[in-house]
Amino acid sequence: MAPKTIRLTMAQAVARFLTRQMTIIDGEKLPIFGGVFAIFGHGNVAGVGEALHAIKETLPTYRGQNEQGMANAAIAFAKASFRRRFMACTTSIGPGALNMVTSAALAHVNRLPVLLLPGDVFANRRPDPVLQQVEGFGDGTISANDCFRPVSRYFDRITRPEQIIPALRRAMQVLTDPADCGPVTLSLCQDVQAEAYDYPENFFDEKVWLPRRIRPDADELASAIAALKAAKNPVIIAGGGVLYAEASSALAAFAEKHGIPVVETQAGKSSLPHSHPLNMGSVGVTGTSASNVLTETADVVLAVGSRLQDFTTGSWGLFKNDDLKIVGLNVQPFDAAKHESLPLVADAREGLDALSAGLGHHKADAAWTDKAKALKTEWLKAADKATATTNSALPSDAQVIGAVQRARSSASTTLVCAAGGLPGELHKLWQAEGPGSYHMEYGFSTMGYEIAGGLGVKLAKPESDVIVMVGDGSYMMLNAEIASSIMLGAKLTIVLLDNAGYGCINRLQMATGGANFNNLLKDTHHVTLPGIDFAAHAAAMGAVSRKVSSIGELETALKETASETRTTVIVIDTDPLITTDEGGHWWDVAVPEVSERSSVNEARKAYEKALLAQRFG
Ligand SMILES: Cc1ncc(C[n+]2csc(CCOP(=O)(O)OP(=O)(O)O)c2C)c(N)n1
Ligand SMILES: [Mg+2]
Repeated sequence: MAPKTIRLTMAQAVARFLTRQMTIIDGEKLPIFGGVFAIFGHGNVAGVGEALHAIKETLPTYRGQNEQGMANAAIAFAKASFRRRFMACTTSIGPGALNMVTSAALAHVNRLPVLLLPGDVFANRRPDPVLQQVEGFGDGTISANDCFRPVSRYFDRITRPEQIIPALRRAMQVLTDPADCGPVTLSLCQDVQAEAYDYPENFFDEKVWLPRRIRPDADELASAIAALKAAKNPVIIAGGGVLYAEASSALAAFAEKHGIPVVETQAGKSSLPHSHPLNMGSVGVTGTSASNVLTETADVVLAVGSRLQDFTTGSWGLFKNDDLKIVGLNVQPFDAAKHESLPLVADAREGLDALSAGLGHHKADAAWTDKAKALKTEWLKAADKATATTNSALPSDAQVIGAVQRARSSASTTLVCAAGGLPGELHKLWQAEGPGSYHMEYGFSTMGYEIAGGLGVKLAKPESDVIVMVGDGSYMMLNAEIASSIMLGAKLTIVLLDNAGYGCINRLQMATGGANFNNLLKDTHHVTLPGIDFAAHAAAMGAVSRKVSSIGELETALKETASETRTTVIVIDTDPLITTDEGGHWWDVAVPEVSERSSVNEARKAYEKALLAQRFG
């Protein structure tokens, strides 16, 4: 018997399908899509737009201000939901679509699920070239949306309405796969969005998606256990995979039972609370002295859910033990096997539990665990000093972090950041509480993610006190989602550190022997310096805003605006040159081999020396 069908446009079928995808979190059945961000144009308003209107009570549509901003918010929603829920984004064709390409890459690098639905040119080609169409002289199949291909985990162009059936099924498989998940781009040709088809009714049956927990392979597990048993100085690197697998309790239990210190990557920070005695804090280029001393000497590193990016590994110069063995516990074989790691392909929680069972009562040397605890005490003293209050007219980022911490940090805080000097200082100094309370986009470190990301976090966790810390440069790049946060009643507290330029790149420029050039505003080619009034700018978008002129005033403003219901922006001028000296590690930034500047030649010599410590993987 032929299946029952329902006649819908392709866009209506997409919309209906999205509403039928569910998940269960803490016993509660929820739609897996938290909503749709949309900016309409001719490429999606008639097709997708009309379809979204019809389902807006079950799947809300939110208007973004900029496609990159809204997609970043959608991605932040997924990250804050530990990838258990995600969002879709729809755009018009051409510039609207391509504004999302950076976000696609951000999601790709950070392994975060998001469904991107850019409009595309007419499949029937009758009006060609439609407004905003890119025309390839030698290839009739090219469209601007091909730019999504390298930055999508799954890309498809929908040129017939029935293609959406396998495409959406595959999209869901990718979005919910712990190893493969990332951005899915379904490029929806605008004429096809409006075309009808008799879809089988069962295509729209409710489907409940639960996280797949991959159990370890017996042989890989045995090798990993043997390596850990033989270790004298083991260290655990906790990456984002710990959070996504909701493995914090398993990690704490594992570390305590086996006496192994834990160091955290940017994505993994808040895997353990900062106060956990075995949490040594951040590792690598922006690492604490405690983490880095331990990791340098470690003979076995158990990397859990980490991509082992250069900031984590000190560009592979951090590990100084010649006999180092890395055990790569990761759901993704690509990550698990990096640098000749012993792969342990598994979900972080399942993997840690299986390792722990295999290790029995085996414990690292008490002297090693004690050394870790002593190093942490030492580090905390340095951190306290860096974040202590000051009367200075131009405080450091660290001193601002201290003020935010003292005035507002609580169990419900989520700290959001992405680029500039702040990520390094926050990685070292922010005292994170529960899992996910530290939300740093440092896979792609995209300037402009901060405010949009904060919005996504607030949508995912309405009960959270979302604090965004952002530099003047990032603010200038993308701030318009402040207006979206006002529209949606999604209160953010934005602390804007104005050091009048790209402070961190200026410092990097100096460290590589360069002249102060084109980073701080004063060093740019200019007729007049803009002297941007950020508080007035934010107020113009509807935010509550204040400019404060000291750490004391900042703390007062943060306390006074805690109960404010509207997005609040607090601006403070900061020193572009000061960072926390303690901790940290070399980072591979190539210095010119030939230069007429003696400072570059000096930096090159130091660089060549540093390269000698780099491991080849
Ligand atoms: C979209 C994007 N463009 C360029 C960069 C390179 N970059 C990293 S940090 C930075 C400057 C950030 O300035 P600001 O937000 O003021 O922070 P600060 O360095 O002053 O702390 C730049 C240009 C980037 N990460 N993202
Ligand atoms: Mg700046």
